[in-house]
Amino acid sequence: MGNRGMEELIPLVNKLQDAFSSIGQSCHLDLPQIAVVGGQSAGKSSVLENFVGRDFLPRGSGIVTRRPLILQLIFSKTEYAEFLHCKSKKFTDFDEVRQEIEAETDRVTGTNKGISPVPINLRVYSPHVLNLTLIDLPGITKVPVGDQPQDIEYQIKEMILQFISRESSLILAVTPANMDLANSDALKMAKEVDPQGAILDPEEKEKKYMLPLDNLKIRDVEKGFMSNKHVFAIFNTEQRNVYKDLRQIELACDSQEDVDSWKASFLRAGVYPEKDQHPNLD
Ligand SMILES: Nc1nc2c(ncn2[C@@H]2O[C@H](COP(=O)(O)OP(=O)(O)O)[C@@H](O)[C@H]2O)c(=O)[nH]1
Ligand SMILES: [Mg+2]
Repeated sequence: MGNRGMEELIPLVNKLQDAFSSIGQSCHLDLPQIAVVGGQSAGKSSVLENFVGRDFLPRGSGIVTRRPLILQLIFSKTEYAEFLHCKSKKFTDFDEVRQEIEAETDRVTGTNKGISPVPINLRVYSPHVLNLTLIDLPGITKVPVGDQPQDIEYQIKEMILQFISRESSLILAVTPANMDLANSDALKMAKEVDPQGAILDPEEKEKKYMLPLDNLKIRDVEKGFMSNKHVFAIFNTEQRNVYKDLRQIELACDSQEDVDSWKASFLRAGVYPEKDQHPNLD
């Protein structure tokens, strides 16, 4: 269903962007790009990572994303990544991609929480992506830490505005689900540059703020010794975190009714029993 005209245009525009970047200029050909905006640790990098379905962006608490990351997703039969600053190297290990983003961030900003508006350009070639450009940005913060300047809030907002105020930018405002939307700096900034921007209706709103975590499996840990609790373990088959920094979470239920109702909910949510994955091992 792709738009063929666009698909043919993208490689050409990518070449132009590389050519401009290598002489320190930015290319003003504006193709639609999705720029993410939100508070620090709102989950911006995690949401973008889900577009790729790979664990490769530095994530965590505190200021993690400290330079803009321009992430071009390119549909391709083989899966690998390359950076504009070391074009000769093909990365096939996504842990190495994360390490390179961290090292390249430090190269320009130092290691003490400094920020820089100079973007890192990363391309991910994969059979699982659409041709899209995503921009990961530092989150809005208010209080300077480490080597950050006194006007950190202003500097980050300027950096974000530079990307989201382009006519061609789609703004993805990320707000944690435990925050009242009325307090969202992300929505405020998005509305400033795009007053007509749509906010999803209440039913859709909940879905928007949920991070889809695919490849979840459930393992039946059975009844514990000396206890009638029934324990399930939910984990990610690709070793991605299931909840914050946990790779696996355990749920215990008391009655058979609870066990059945949890099982039904897991299935509805797309979490399948582990043995489905290895039908031949049974
Ligand atoms: N509980 C929960 N934690 C999340 C979710 N998304 C991200 N996180 C965690 O929140 C922390 C900050 O996420 P990150 O993507 O780095 O946020 P960013 O600063 O906005 O880019 C990380 O430890 C993530 O693992 C979510 O949907 N639920
Ligand atoms: Mg981030």
